[in-house]
Amino acid sequence: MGTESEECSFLIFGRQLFYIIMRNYSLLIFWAIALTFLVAMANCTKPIPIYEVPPPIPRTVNIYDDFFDPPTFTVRAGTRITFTNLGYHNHSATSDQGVFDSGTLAPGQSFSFTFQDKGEFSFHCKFHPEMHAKIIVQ
Ligand SMILES: [Cu+2]
Repeated sequence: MGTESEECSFLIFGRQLFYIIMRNYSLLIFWAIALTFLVAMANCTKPIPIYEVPPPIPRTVNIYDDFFDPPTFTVRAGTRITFTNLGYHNHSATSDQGVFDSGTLAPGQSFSFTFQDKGEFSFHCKFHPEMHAKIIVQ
């Protein structure tokens, strides 16, 4: 009888221990799964890295008496170009198509324009019609 009850209490204790372990173990599994989902969700909200193309490098057109330097060149769309009058007379950088116009540039003055659209943009000086140049935007 005594042995029987000892066996019983041992079995009860063993069963209880098993349940405790299983309960904690299942809790551990629950938290492991929950954590995995949380991490996965956090990754979902993260923006996918996009390898951005660096912005185009600004360029310069020098205006002399009486020519543009360089007379023609090619840039990427979005390039900002600065026209600087390095001559001794007034000049202008005036688009043939009316896209941009620096107005009168006194010696030392400059004008900047960002070429957003692709195309060929020829321009001239309104004071010296023989002054011509062209910017190709790709
Ligand atoms: Cu000029």
